[in-house]
Amino acid sequence: MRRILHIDMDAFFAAVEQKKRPKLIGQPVVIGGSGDPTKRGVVATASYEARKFGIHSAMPLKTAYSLCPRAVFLPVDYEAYSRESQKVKGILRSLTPAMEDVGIDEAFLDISAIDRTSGDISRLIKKEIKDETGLTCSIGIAPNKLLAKIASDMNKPDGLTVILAEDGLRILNPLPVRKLWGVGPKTEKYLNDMGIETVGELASLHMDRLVDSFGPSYGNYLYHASRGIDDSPLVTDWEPKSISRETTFQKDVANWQSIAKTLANLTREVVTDMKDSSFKARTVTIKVRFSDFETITRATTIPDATDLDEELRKAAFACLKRVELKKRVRLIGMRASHLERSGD
Ligand code: TTP
Ligand code: MG
Repeated sequence: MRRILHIDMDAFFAAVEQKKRPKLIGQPVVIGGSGDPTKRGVVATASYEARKFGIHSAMPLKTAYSLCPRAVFLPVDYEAYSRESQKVKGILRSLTPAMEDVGIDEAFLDISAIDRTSGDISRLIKKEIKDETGLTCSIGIAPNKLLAKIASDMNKPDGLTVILAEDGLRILNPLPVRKLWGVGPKTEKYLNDMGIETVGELASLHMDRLVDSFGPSYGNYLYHASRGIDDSPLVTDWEPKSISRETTFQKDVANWQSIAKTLANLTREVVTDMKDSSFKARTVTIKVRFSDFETITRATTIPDATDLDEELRKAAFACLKRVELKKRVRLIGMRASHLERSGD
């Protein structure tokens, strides 16, 4: 039997902001966009105090403001979150190289080969993360990734939850289908329209029905996932395919200078990320979304991979020149891809 941990930081962006400004501890804090709730943008996350008012990720900032006008609204500071994230991943990787880095605030660890109890290892991880970053996390322990991820979500914040193989179904059955890894809003709606709300109801469908509706690969996945069966290994040598940034203007702009300036800033941020993660890129793509939401991309590939700001900015500007700015611009984005490890 494997022993898999899923570690997920609590209210991650908000917790980092509370650490930066300790007087925000215990306060409703909302992170998103430029941090101005009268302007465009959505909530990236909210502190647990703010969640009591019904505020959650992906909600428009304006709605969050109407739910809790006295909340503290702050802009997203990726650099700070990424620094803390790297510290956490460093702690996990020092325990075992069998770590799958899933996202900025979560990871899986396969601790099957470590000669200590899952509880001891989890408590050690929590302590080291707390000592080194001041932040709390929630940990799920289970025989596979699917159940470990469900477990880490069950007793947030600062949770430690074990799902034993024999308890898997009892815990899964009443959960809404959306809680299953790989079930997004589209599948959720499709299943709800079929009258399927819970994982237990999903598990009552025959394989043929699932394959008819979702195709052989995803149908097969749902059949097993709804039964708590997941043999998927950890993906330990994960590499990003691209590094990107985009921004929505407060007001749609027509002025080439301000578009170019924003593109230069985005490029600088992408370059910082590339250097932090030791990547060089060969392809630069820019994305322009106009006021009517028409969206176009332009890409250019350079002969040698680079992480130099100047070269990448030149490539981004070459792309921008190929865009006819016939309408006001709502959003601009910059992506570096065809990544290669620096120093390889
Ligand atoms: P989550 O782990 O989903 O959320 P969280 O860490 O804020 O809270 P929880 O205690 O429930 O785990 O996401 C991690 C970070 O990713 C979150 O702090 C902000 C960011 N994020 C977004 O920017 N947009 C989103 O829609 C979501 C869900 C997260
Ligand atoms: Mg989290």
